[in-house]
Amino acid sequence: MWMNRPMRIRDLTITPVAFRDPPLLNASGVHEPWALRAIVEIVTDEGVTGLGETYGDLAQLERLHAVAPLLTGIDVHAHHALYAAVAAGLGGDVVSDRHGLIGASTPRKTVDSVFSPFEVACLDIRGKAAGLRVADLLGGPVRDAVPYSAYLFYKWAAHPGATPDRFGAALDPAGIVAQARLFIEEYGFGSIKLKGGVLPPDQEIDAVLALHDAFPGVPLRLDPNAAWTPETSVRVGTALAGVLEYLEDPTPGIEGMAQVAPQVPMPLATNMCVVTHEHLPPAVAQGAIGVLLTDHHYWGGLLRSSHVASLCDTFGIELSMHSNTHLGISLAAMTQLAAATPGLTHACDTHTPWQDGQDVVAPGALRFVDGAVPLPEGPGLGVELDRDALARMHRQYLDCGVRHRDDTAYMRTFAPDFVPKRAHW
Ligand code: GKR
Ligand code: MG
Repeated sequence: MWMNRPMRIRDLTITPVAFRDPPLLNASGVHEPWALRAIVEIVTDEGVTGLGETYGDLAQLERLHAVAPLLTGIDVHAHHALYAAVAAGLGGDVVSDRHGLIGASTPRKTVDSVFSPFEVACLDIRGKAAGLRVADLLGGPVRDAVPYSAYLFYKWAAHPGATPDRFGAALDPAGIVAQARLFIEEYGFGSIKLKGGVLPPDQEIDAVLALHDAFPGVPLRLDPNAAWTPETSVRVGTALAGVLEYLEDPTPGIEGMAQVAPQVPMPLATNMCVVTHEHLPPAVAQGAIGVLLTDHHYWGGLLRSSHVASLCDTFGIELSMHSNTHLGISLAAMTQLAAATPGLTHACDTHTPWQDGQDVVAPGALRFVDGAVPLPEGPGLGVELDRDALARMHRQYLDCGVRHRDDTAYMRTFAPDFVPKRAHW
Protein backbone atom coordinates (compact mmCIF):
# COMPACT_ATOMS: atom_id res chain seq x y z
CA MET A 1 0.00 0.00 0.00
CA TRP A 2 1.31 3.47 -0.91
CA MET A 3 2.17 5.68 2.06
CA ASN A 4 3.26 9.29 2.04
CA ARG A 5 6.05 9.55 4.62
CA PRO A 6 7.00 13.20 5.04
CA MET A 7 10.18 14.15 6.90
CA ARG A 8 9.58 17.58 8.30
CA ILE A 9 12.24 20.17 9.06
CA ARG A 10 12.45 20.58 12.84
CA ASP A 11 15.66 22.57 13.48
CA LEU A 12 17.94 24.71 11.35
CA THR A 13 21.35 25.91 12.47
CA ILE A 14 23.51 28.42 10.59
CA THR A 15 27.13 28.65 11.72
CA PRO A 16 29.52 31.18 10.16
CA VAL A 17 33.13 29.99 9.99
CA ALA A 18 36.46 31.55 9.02
CA PHE A 19 39.63 29.85 7.84
CA ARG A 20 43.06 30.90 6.55
CA ASP A 21 43.35 31.89 2.89
CA PRO A 22 46.59 32.75 1.06
CA PRO A 23 47.09 36.10 -0.72
CA LEU A 24 45.66 35.04 -4.09
CA LEU A 25 45.54 37.86 -6.64
CA ASN A 26 42.70 38.51 -9.05
CA ALA A 27 41.21 41.35 -11.07
CA SER A 28 39.35 42.62 -7.99
CA GLY A 29 42.35 42.73 -5.68
CA VAL A 30 43.69 40.07 -3.32
CA HIS A 31 42.19 37.47 -1.01
CA GLU A 32 42.12 38.49 2.66
CA PRO A 33 43.86 36.34 5.30
CA TRP A 34 40.48 34.91 6.35
CA ALA A 35 37.84 33.39 4.07
CA LEU A 36 34.24 33.09 5.27
CA ARG A 37 31.61 30.38 4.78
CA ALA A 38 28.30 29.53 6.43
CA ILE A 39 27.51 25.95 7.43
CA VAL A 40 23.82 24.99 7.43
CA GLU A 41 22.52 22.02 9.43
CA ILE A 42 18.96 20.79 9.16
CA VAL A 43 17.43 18.24 11.55
CA THR A 44 14.13 16.51 10.75
CA ASP A 45 11.35 15.48 13.12
CA GLU A 46 12.83 11.97 12.96
CA GLY A 47 16.29 13.26 13.93
CA VAL A 48 17.98 12.85 10.53
CA THR A 49 20.53 15.59 9.86
CA GLY A 50 21.63 17.18 6.59
CA LEU A 51 24.42 19.61 5.70
CA GLY A 52 24.75 22.58 3.36
CA GLU A 53 27.43 25.23 2.79
CA THR A 54 27.28 28.72 1.33
CA TYR A 55 28.91 32.17 1.40
CA GLY A 56 29.60 33.59 4.85
CA ASP A 57 29.25 37.30 4.10
CA LEU A 58 27.03 39.18 6.53
CA ALA A 59 24.38 39.98 3.91
CA GLN A 60 24.06 36.28 3.08
CA LEU A 61 23.90 35.34 6.79
CA GLU A 62 21.12 37.86 7.34
CA ARG A 63 19.11 36.41 4.45
CA LEU A 64 19.66 32.83 5.67
CA HIS A 65 18.43 33.81 9.14
CA ALA A 66 15.47 35.70 7.69
CA VAL A 67 14.11 32.68 5.81
CA ALA A 68 15.15 29.83 8.15
CA PRO A 69 12.10 30.12 10.47
CA LEU A 70 9.80 29.92 7.43
CA LEU A 71 11.16 26.49 6.53
CA THR A 72 10.31 24.76 9.80
CA GLY A 73 7.66 22.09 9.28
CA ILE A 74 8.20 21.75 5.51
CA ASP A 75 8.83 18.23 4.20
CA VAL A 76 12.41 17.80 2.94
CA HIS A 77 10.98 16.24 -0.25
CA ALA A 78 8.93 19.37 -1.01
CA HIS A 79 11.51 21.11 -3.21
CA HIS A 80 9.04 23.58 -4.74
CA ALA A 81 7.42 24.47 -1.42
CA LEU A 82 10.85 25.13 0.07
CA TYR A 83 11.82 27.32 -2.87
CA ALA A 84 8.56 29.25 -2.64
CA ALA A 85 9.08 29.80 1.11
CA VAL A 86 12.59 31.16 0.53
CA ALA A 87 11.39 33.43 -2.31
CA ALA A 88 8.50 34.75 -0.20
CA GLY A 89 10.81 35.33 2.76
CA LEU A 90 13.20 37.42 0.68
CA GLY A 91 10.46 39.42 -1.03
CA GLY A 92 12.55 40.63 -4.00
CA ASP A 93 15.72 41.43 -2.06
CA VAL A 94 18.99 41.56 -3.98
CA VAL A 95 22.24 40.53 -2.28
CA SER A 96 25.37 41.81 -4.04
CA ASP A 97 28.90 40.65 -3.30
CA ARG A 98 31.78 43.09 -2.98
CA HIS A 99 34.19 41.44 -5.38
CA GLY A 100 32.10 41.20 -8.55
CA LEU A 101 33.74 37.93 -9.61
CA ILE A 102 30.52 36.00 -10.10
CA GLY A 103 28.62 38.51 -12.18
CA ALA A 104 25.56 40.63 -11.62
CA SER A 105 23.15 40.15 -8.73
CA THR A 106 19.44 39.85 -9.49
CA PRO A 107 16.41 39.01 -7.33
CA ARG A 108 16.29 35.48 -8.77
CA LYS A 109 19.99 34.86 -8.27
CA THR A 110 19.57 36.03 -4.67
CA VAL A 111 16.73 33.56 -4.06
CA ASP A 112 18.74 30.80 -5.73
CA SER A 113 21.81 31.59 -3.57
CA VAL A 114 19.87 31.59 -0.30
CA PHE A 115 17.87 28.49 -1.24
CA SER A 116 20.95 26.48 -2.26
CA PRO A 117 22.39 25.37 1.13
CA PHE A 118 18.94 24.44 2.43
CA GLU A 119 18.26 22.37 -0.69
CA VAL A 120 21.61 20.60 -0.42
CA ALA A 121 20.92 19.79 3.25
CA CYS A 122 17.48 18.40 2.33
CA LEU A 123 19.00 16.19 -0.38
CA ASP A 124 21.60 15.00 2.14
CA ILE A 125 18.75 14.00 4.48
CA ARG A 126 16.76 12.32 1.70
CA GLY A 127 19.81 10.33 0.65
CA LYS A 128 20.58 9.24 4.21
CA ALA A 129 16.96 8.22 4.83
CA ALA A 130 16.80 6.18 1.61
CA GLY A 131 20.33 4.76 1.82
CA LEU A 132 21.21 6.49 -1.46
CA ARG A 133 23.91 8.94 -2.52
CA VAL A 134 22.80 12.42 -3.57
CA ALA A 135 24.09 11.54 -7.05
CA ASP A 136 21.51 8.71 -7.11
CA LEU A 137 18.76 11.22 -6.34
CA LEU A 138 19.97 13.39 -9.23
CA GLY A 139 19.60 10.66 -11.84
CA GLY A 140 22.47 8.40 -10.87
CA PRO A 141 26.21 8.80 -11.36
CA VAL A 142 27.61 8.63 -14.88
CA ARG A 143 31.17 8.72 -13.48
CA ASP A 144 32.61 7.26 -10.25
CA ALA A 145 35.14 10.04 -9.78
CA VAL A 146 34.93 13.72 -10.74
CA PRO A 147 38.01 15.31 -12.35
CA TYR A 148 39.07 18.74 -11.04
CA SER A 149 41.62 21.15 -12.49
CA ALA A 150 44.68 22.64 -10.82
CA TYR A 151 43.54 26.20 -10.07
CA LEU A 152 46.61 28.45 -10.27
CA PHE A 153 46.80 32.01 -8.99
CA TYR A 154 49.35 34.77 -9.13
CA LYS A 155 50.18 35.29 -5.49
CA TRP A 156 52.49 36.95 -3.03
CA ALA A 157 54.77 34.82 -0.87
CA ALA A 158 52.80 35.91 2.20
CA HIS A 159 50.16 38.29 3.43
CA PRO A 160 52.09 41.49 4.15
CA GLY A 161 53.72 41.20 7.58
CA ALA A 162 52.98 37.47 7.92
CA THR A 163 55.15 34.37 7.62
CA PRO A 164 55.39 33.02 4.05
CA ASP A 165 52.97 30.20 3.28
CA ARG A 166 54.14 26.89 1.85
CA PHE A 167 52.99 27.72 -1.70
CA GLY A 168 55.52 30.51 -2.26
CA ALA A 169 55.29 33.54 -4.53
CA ALA A 170 54.05 33.24 -8.12
CA LEU A 171 54.43 36.47 -10.03
CA ASP A 172 56.01 35.34 -13.29
CA PRO A 173 55.86 32.33 -15.66
CA ALA A 174 58.47 30.37 -13.66
CA GLY A 175 56.48 30.86 -10.44
CA ILE A 176 53.25 29.77 -12.14
CA VAL A 177 54.89 26.65 -13.58
CA ALA A 178 56.33 25.80 -10.14
CA GLN A 179 52.88 26.18 -8.58
CA ALA A 180 51.37 23.90 -11.23
CA ARG A 181 54.09 21.33 -10.58
CA LEU A 182 53.37 21.36 -6.84
CA PHE A 183 49.61 20.90 -7.33
CA ILE A 184 50.05 18.19 -9.94
CA GLU A 185 52.55 16.32 -7.74
CA GLU A 186 50.25 16.52 -4.72
CA TYR A 187 46.86 16.00 -6.38
CA GLY A 188 47.54 14.48 -9.80
CA PHE A 189 45.46 17.09 -11.68
CA GLY A 190 45.11 16.47 -15.41
CA SER A 191 44.12 20.00 -16.45
CA ILE A 192 45.13 23.50 -15.40
CA LYS A 193 43.36 26.83 -14.97
CA LEU A 194 45.22 30.11 -14.48
CA LYS A 195 43.43 33.00 -12.81
CA GLY A 196 44.44 36.01 -14.88
CA GLY A 197 43.46 39.67 -15.03
CA VAL A 198 46.32 40.46 -12.66
CA LEU A 199 49.34 41.29 -14.84
CA PRO A 200 49.42 42.94 -18.27
CA PRO A 201 47.96 40.46 -20.81
CA ASP A 202 51.26 39.76 -22.58
CA GLN A 203 52.75 38.49 -19.31
CA GLU A 204 49.75 36.22 -18.81
CA ILE A 205 50.13 34.91 -22.39
CA ASP A 206 53.76 34.09 -21.53
CA ALA A 207 52.68 32.23 -18.39
CA VAL A 208 50.19 30.12 -20.34
CA LEU A 209 52.81 29.36 -23.01
CA ALA A 210 55.23 28.34 -20.25
CA LEU A 211 52.57 25.97 -18.86
CA HIS A 212 52.01 24.58 -22.35
CA ASP A 213 55.75 23.89 -22.70
CA ALA A 214 56.05 22.39 -19.22
CA PHE A 215 52.92 20.22 -19.43
CA PRO A 216 52.44 19.27 -23.10
CA GLY A 217 48.95 17.98 -23.90
CA VAL A 218 47.42 19.10 -20.58
CA PRO A 219 44.23 21.15 -21.17
CA LEU A 220 44.74 24.79 -20.11
CA ARG A 221 42.29 27.60 -19.30
CA LEU A 222 42.86 31.29 -18.63
CA ASP A 223 40.33 33.41 -16.71
CA PRO A 224 40.97 37.16 -16.34
CA ASN A 225 37.52 37.82 -14.80
CA ALA A 226 36.54 40.25 -17.58
CA ALA A 227 39.62 42.45 -17.21
CA TRP A 228 40.15 42.91 -20.96
CA THR A 229 38.47 44.90 -23.71
CA PRO A 230 37.04 42.89 -26.64
CA GLU A 231 40.05 43.93 -28.76
CA THR A 232 42.57 42.66 -26.17
CA SER A 233 40.53 39.48 -25.74
CA VAL A 234 40.77 38.76 -29.47
CA ARG A 235 44.50 39.44 -29.41
CA VAL A 236 45.08 37.08 -26.45
CA GLY A 237 42.77 34.41 -27.88
CA THR A 238 44.61 34.55 -31.21
CA ALA A 239 48.02 34.34 -29.51
CA LEU A 240 46.89 31.23 -27.60
CA ALA A 241 45.37 29.37 -30.57
CA GLY A 242 45.85 25.63 -30.12
CA VAL A 243 46.93 26.14 -26.51
CA LEU A 244 43.72 26.84 -24.58
CA GLU A 245 40.86 24.42 -23.97
CA TYR A 246 38.70 27.50 -23.37
CA LEU A 247 39.07 31.19 -22.59
CA GLU A 248 36.98 32.17 -19.57
CA ASP A 249 35.32 35.58 -19.21
CA PRO A 250 37.91 37.57 -21.13
CA THR A 251 35.64 40.62 -21.36
CA PRO A 252 32.54 41.95 -19.56
CA GLY A 253 28.95 41.28 -20.59
CA ILE A 254 27.06 39.10 -23.04
CA GLU A 255 27.50 41.66 -25.86
CA GLY A 256 31.26 41.86 -25.29
CA MET A 257 31.62 38.09 -25.20
CA ALA A 258 29.46 37.78 -28.35
CA GLN A 259 31.78 40.22 -30.11
CA VAL A 260 34.88 38.19 -29.17
CA ALA A 261 33.51 34.65 -29.64
CA PRO A 262 33.57 34.46 -33.48
CA GLN A 263 37.04 36.02 -33.64
CA VAL A 264 38.92 33.54 -31.45
CA PRO A 265 39.66 29.89 -32.18
CA MET A 266 38.68 28.46 -28.77
CA PRO A 267 35.27 28.42 -27.00
CA LEU A 268 34.50 31.21 -24.54
CA ALA A 269 33.40 30.11 -21.08
CA THR A 270 31.68 32.06 -18.34
CA ASN A 271 30.74 32.26 -14.71
CA MET A 272 30.22 36.03 -14.96
CA CYS A 273 27.95 36.99 -17.86
CA VAL A 274 25.50 34.06 -17.53
CA VAL A 275 24.80 33.62 -13.84
CA THR A 276 21.02 33.31 -13.68
CA HIS A 277 18.18 32.17 -15.90
CA GLU A 278 17.39 35.47 -17.58
CA HIS A 279 20.93 35.58 -19.00
CA LEU A 280 20.58 32.34 -20.95
CA PRO A 281 18.24 33.46 -23.80
CA PRO A 282 20.33 36.48 -24.87
CA ALA A 283 23.59 34.54 -24.50
CA VAL A 284 22.22 31.74 -26.71
CA ALA A 285 20.72 34.18 -29.23
CA GLN A 286 24.01 36.06 -29.56
CA GLY A 287 26.29 33.02 -29.53
CA ALA A 288 28.21 34.55 -26.62
CA ILE A 289 29.43 31.38 -24.90
CA GLY A 290 30.48 27.83 -25.69
CA VAL A 291 30.91 26.67 -22.08
CA LEU A 292 28.95 27.50 -18.94
CA LEU A 293 30.61 27.08 -15.57
CA THR A 294 27.71 26.06 -13.37
CA ASP A 295 27.78 26.70 -9.65
CA HIS A 296 25.08 25.24 -7.44
CA HIS A 297 25.76 27.95 -4.83
CA TYR A 298 24.07 30.55 -7.04
CA TRP A 299 22.10 28.44 -9.53
CA GLY A 300 19.64 27.31 -6.84
CA GLY A 301 21.19 24.12 -5.49
CA LEU A 302 21.76 20.74 -7.07
CA LEU A 303 18.45 19.86 -8.69
CA ARG A 304 18.08 23.28 -10.32
CA SER A 305 21.69 23.09 -11.53
CA SER A 306 20.82 19.75 -13.14
CA HIS A 307 17.99 21.47 -14.96
CA VAL A 308 20.35 24.21 -16.15
CA ALA A 309 22.65 21.46 -17.43
CA SER A 310 19.74 20.07 -19.49
CA LEU A 311 19.07 23.52 -20.93
CA CYS A 312 22.73 23.82 -21.90
CA ASP A 313 22.55 20.43 -23.56
CA THR A 314 19.52 21.61 -25.57
CA PHE A 315 21.38 24.68 -26.79
CA GLY A 316 24.75 23.00 -27.44
CA ILE A 317 26.55 24.72 -24.57
CA GLU A 318 29.24 22.61 -22.90
CA LEU A 319 29.59 22.47 -19.12
CA SER A 320 32.31 23.05 -16.59
CA MET A 321 31.99 23.95 -12.89
CA HIS A 322 32.93 27.14 -11.05
CA SER A 323 34.42 27.41 -7.58
CA ASN A 324 34.91 30.13 -5.02
CA THR A 325 36.87 29.41 -1.85
CA HIS A 326 34.97 26.58 -0.14
CA LEU A 327 35.11 23.70 2.34
CA GLY A 328 34.32 19.98 2.17
CA ILE A 329 30.53 20.13 2.31
CA SER A 330 30.61 22.13 -0.91
CA LEU A 331 33.23 19.83 -2.43
CA ALA A 332 30.99 16.86 -1.65
CA ALA A 333 27.95 18.61 -3.15
CA MET A 334 29.92 19.63 -6.28
CA THR A 335 31.17 16.07 -6.67
CA GLN A 336 27.70 14.53 -6.29
CA LEU A 337 26.27 16.96 -8.86
CA ALA A 338 29.13 16.60 -11.32
CA ALA A 339 29.01 12.80 -11.05
CA ALA A 340 25.33 12.88 -12.07
CA THR A 341 25.66 15.43 -14.90
CA PRO A 342 26.40 13.63 -18.19
CA GLY A 343 27.22 16.82 -20.15
CA LEU A 344 29.85 18.00 -17.67
CA THR A 345 32.80 17.03 -19.79
CA HIS A 346 35.36 19.61 -18.62
CA ALA A 347 37.24 19.17 -15.33
CA CYS A 348 35.66 21.23 -12.53
CA ASP A 349 37.32 24.11 -10.68
CA THR A 350 38.09 23.84 -7.00
CA HIS A 351 39.93 26.03 -4.50
CA THR A 352 40.44 23.01 -2.19
CA PRO A 353 44.27 22.85 -2.40
CA TRP A 354 44.48 26.45 -1.17
CA GLN A 355 42.73 25.45 2.08
CA ASP A 356 45.66 23.14 2.79
CA GLY A 357 43.73 20.61 4.89
CA GLN A 358 41.51 23.03 6.84
CA ASP A 359 37.96 21.65 6.81
CA VAL A 360 34.71 21.25 8.73
CA VAL A 361 34.14 17.70 7.48
CA ALA A 362 35.67 14.67 9.14
CA PRO A 363 38.75 13.45 7.25
CA GLY A 364 38.63 10.38 5.03
CA ALA A 365 35.46 10.75 2.97
CA LEU A 366 36.91 13.13 0.36
CA ARG A 367 40.22 12.51 -1.37
CA PHE A 368 41.88 13.21 -4.69
CA VAL A 369 43.03 10.31 -6.83
CA ASP A 370 44.76 11.29 -10.10
CA GLY A 371 43.18 14.75 -9.91
CA ALA A 372 39.65 13.41 -9.40
CA VAL A 373 37.46 13.08 -6.31
CA PRO A 374 35.85 9.63 -6.07
CA LEU A 375 32.20 9.74 -5.04
CA PRO A 376 32.15 9.31 -1.25
CA GLU A 377 31.01 5.89 -0.08
CA GLY A 378 28.25 6.86 2.35
CA PRO A 379 24.62 7.88 1.73
CA GLY A 380 23.56 11.49 1.17
CA LEU A 381 26.52 13.78 0.54
CA GLY A 382 28.77 11.16 2.12
CA VAL A 383 30.45 13.55 4.58
CA GLU A 384 30.05 14.16 8.31
CA LEU A 385 30.76 17.27 10.34
CA ASP A 386 33.91 17.41 12.44
CA ARG A 387 32.33 19.24 15.39
CA ASP A 388 35.66 20.26 16.94
CA ALA A 389 36.76 21.78 13.65
CA LEU A 390 33.42 23.56 13.29
CA ALA A 391 33.72 25.05 16.79
CA ARG A 392 37.31 26.12 16.11
CA MET A 393 36.45 27.74 12.79
CA HIS A 394 33.44 29.47 14.31
CA ARG A 395 35.71 30.89 17.03
CA GLN A 396 38.03 32.09 14.25
CA TYR A 397 35.04 33.78 12.64
CA LEU A 398 34.15 35.58 15.86
CA ASP A 399 37.75 36.69 16.39
CA CYS A 400 38.95 37.54 12.88
CA GLY A 401 36.82 40.65 12.37
CA VAL A 402 36.19 39.98 8.66
CA ARG A 403 32.48 40.11 7.85
CA HIS A 404 32.43 40.47 4.03
CA ARG A 405 34.77 39.25 1.34
CA ASP A 406 36.25 42.46 -0.08
CA ASP A 407 39.36 41.80 -2.19
CA THR A 408 39.50 45.41 -3.41
CA ALA A 409 39.43 47.06 0.02
CA TYR A 410 42.11 44.67 1.28
CA MET A 411 44.34 45.40 -1.75
CA ARG A 412 43.89 49.14 -1.17
CA THR A 413 45.38 48.85 2.31
CA PHE A 414 48.69 48.12 0.53
CA ALA A 415 48.11 49.91 -2.80
CA PRO A 416 45.73 52.86 -2.18
CA ASP A 417 45.47 53.65 -5.92
CA PHE A 418 44.43 50.12 -6.89
CA VAL A 419 41.45 50.08 -9.27
CA PRO A 420 39.64 46.80 -10.07
CA LYS A 421 40.62 45.94 -13.60
CA ARG A 422 37.29 45.33 -15.28
CA ALA A 423 38.03 45.91 -18.98
CA HIS A 424 41.08 47.83 -17.89
CA TRP A 425 43.41 46.36 -20.52
O1 GKR B 1 38.60 33.41 -5.65
O2 GKR B 1 39.78 34.95 -6.60
C1 GKR B 1 38.94 34.06 -6.63
C2 GKR B 1 38.33 33.70 -7.95
O3 GKR B 1 38.56 34.72 -8.85
C3 GKR B 1 36.87 33.43 -7.79
O4 GKR B 1 36.30 34.26 -6.89
C4 GKR B 1 36.13 33.52 -9.08
O5 GKR B 1 34.78 33.68 -8.87
O6 GKR B 1 37.29 31.54 -9.52
C5 GKR B 1 36.25 32.29 -9.88
C6 GKR B 1 36.14 32.45 -11.36
O7 GKR B 1 36.35 31.49 -12.01
O8 GKR B 1 35.81 33.52 -11.88
MG1 MG C 1 35.74 32.43 -13.83
